[in-house]
Amino acid sequence: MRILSALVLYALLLAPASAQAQQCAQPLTTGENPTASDCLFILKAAVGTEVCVVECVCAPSGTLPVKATDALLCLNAAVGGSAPLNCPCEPTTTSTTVSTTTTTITLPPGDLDNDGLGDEVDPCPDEALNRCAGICANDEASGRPIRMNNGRPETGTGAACSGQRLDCNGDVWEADFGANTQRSTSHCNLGGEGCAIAGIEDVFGCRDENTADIFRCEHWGDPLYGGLNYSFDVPNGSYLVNLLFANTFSLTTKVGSRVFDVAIEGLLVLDDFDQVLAAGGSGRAVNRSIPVEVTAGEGLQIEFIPVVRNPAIKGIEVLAVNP
Ligand SMILES: [Ca+2]
Ligand SMILES: [Ca+2]
Ligand SMILES: [Ca+2]
Repeated sequence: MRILSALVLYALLLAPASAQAQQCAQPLTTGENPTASDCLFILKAAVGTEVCVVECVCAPSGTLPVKATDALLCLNAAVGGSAPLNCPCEPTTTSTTVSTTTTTITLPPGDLDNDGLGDEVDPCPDEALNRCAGICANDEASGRPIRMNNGRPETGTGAACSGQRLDCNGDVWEADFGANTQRSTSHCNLGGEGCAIAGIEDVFGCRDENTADIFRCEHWGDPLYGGLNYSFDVPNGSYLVNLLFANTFSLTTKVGSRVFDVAIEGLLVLDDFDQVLAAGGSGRAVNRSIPVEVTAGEGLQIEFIPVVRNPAIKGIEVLAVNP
């Protein structure tokens, strides 16, 4: 059952209207029919001033690339016309549909715990944090374990969700450290009771308010302050880096509204990462586990690189593999 609950909605969510569904000709909205704003977005995509993620939802003519005629088809549907919408975005690989009490989720094939590691290479295929792979590494300069709740450090005027946390598994998450700047932190503004975060049990195998806090506070990469980079003092060796994400900002709730790259040790490890798409919705937790080799004798460097708006990170954990 945990595996089922850990599985995540992917590009096409067959879900109630409140979820982040992406249906044919609806890059922006949910609901039964596209709206004029969807069609305008498609038109902009056709002329290259917007980017559709997933691209195929913008092509109701049934072929890519997106053209201005796709926007016309969209408008026809938006005003109740009968022109057919035939987006080329049915899932092309086998997938499984799981119903829960709140949503219907289409699972990505081959990654049962949705940690970014395919089942065949995943050291723990049903454990999103992959603690089976190793123990938490220490930052030798500070003596602190590299397991942190990103957000304003305890020395600042932090939000209630920042600072050290004891998670629902009994592990300590340190206050944010190791970043190139202590600016550019914020906390959830999605509203709702306590800014509820969904999907925490899918990542942690449990949930409580302290664990939710890890996902409520973030450190984001403001280009005015040199973007966002982390550096940790660890010896050469094999590591598995867990990067925790969730959208908690009201202006980036849509697929494609915040996209970024992550590079570790100079290698691109997440390309055009979209946390809403990966998690299966806004306000929903997701982890990406990344195996890395540190060989240069200069510690571990993690870079968050903007593509659309600014990158943001909720939690970082570094596991030492076979230390
Ligand atoms: Ca996996
Ligand atoms: Ca796993
Ligand atoms: Ca955090």
